Amino acid sequence: MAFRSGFVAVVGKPNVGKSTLINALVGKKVSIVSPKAQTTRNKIMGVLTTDNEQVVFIDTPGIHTAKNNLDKFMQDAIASATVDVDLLLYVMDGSKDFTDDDIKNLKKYCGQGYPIFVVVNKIDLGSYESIYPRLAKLNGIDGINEVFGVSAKKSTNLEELKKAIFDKLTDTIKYFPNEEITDKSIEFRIAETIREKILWLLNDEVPHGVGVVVEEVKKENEMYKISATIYCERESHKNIIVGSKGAGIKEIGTKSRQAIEKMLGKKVYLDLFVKVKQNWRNRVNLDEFGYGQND
Ligand SMILES: Nc1nc2c(ncn2[C@@H]2O[C@H](COP(=O)(O)OP(=O)(O)O)[C@@H](O)[C@H]2O)c(=O)[nH]1
Ligand SMILES: [Mg+2]
Repeated sequence: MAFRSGFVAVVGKPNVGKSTLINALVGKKVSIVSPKAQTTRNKIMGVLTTDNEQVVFIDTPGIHTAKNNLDKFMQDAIASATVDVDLLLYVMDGSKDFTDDDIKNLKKYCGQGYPIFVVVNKIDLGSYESIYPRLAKLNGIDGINEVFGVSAKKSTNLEELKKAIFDKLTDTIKYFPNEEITDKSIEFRIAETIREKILWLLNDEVPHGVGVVVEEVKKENEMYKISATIYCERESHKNIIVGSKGAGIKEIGTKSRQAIEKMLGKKVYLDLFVKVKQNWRNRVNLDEFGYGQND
């Protein structure tokens, strides 16, 4: 069989499980996951390579209304991710009823020149009786090629989905070497891992204004020495992050270090700093926070 490859954009509302799905399809963690909206901020590629296929999945931030420059960057990431793809996966949360807005959003992608699979995720949370009427809402929408009910968390029906994705690939080029699972640098992945722990540990308001910058990654003997700064928007947020007697930052540090060690397969020494940078999400230049250009 000739080698097949291609790019597949993964879009949908926040929290439907886009990043979880890509991690499950790739088989390794390439994109952070949390129960909070706007966890993913960048366009992130996750690469699945088999003997006969290579799929480059493009993870995107969830579709939402832009309120600041970071939001605009995120919306731009979605737009640029859907250019020149072989297939678009539109992910929906099957544990909830589909609203008119959900259907309206889906329809925006229809008729744009690429095939569309609607992936109804989180079927582990519902019964067939509850999910079936939701699927019926998708009937008769022009431009949908196939609908899959899956659980990204439990890996249900992912093999069927993978096979169908392979059948839509139109390239023959191997874009990434076999062992490469993402387009992102190690610094980026470390910064994201720290941000993920903050998303899980802190309340709603604080993490949305957090940006993480990795200053140094140094390999010393058999371990990595890493230093990173957590930027937040207010003094009160800094106090929450640091916590009473430093308990907060200590927990963020421990959880982050463990996850980074798992990712790198080496011992890690992690130094974390917390700084306030007011209104940084509205700066014109977001480069230093990892939100430079969407190409
Ligand atoms: N029960 C269940 N939860 C899921 C599934 N997929 C994702 N989640 C959860 O949904 C939340 C959002 O997931 P995430 O991948 O960050 O969503 P994204 O914003 O669309 O990228 C997280 O808490 C995930 O653990 C699934 O198949 N079943
Ligand atoms: Mg995500």
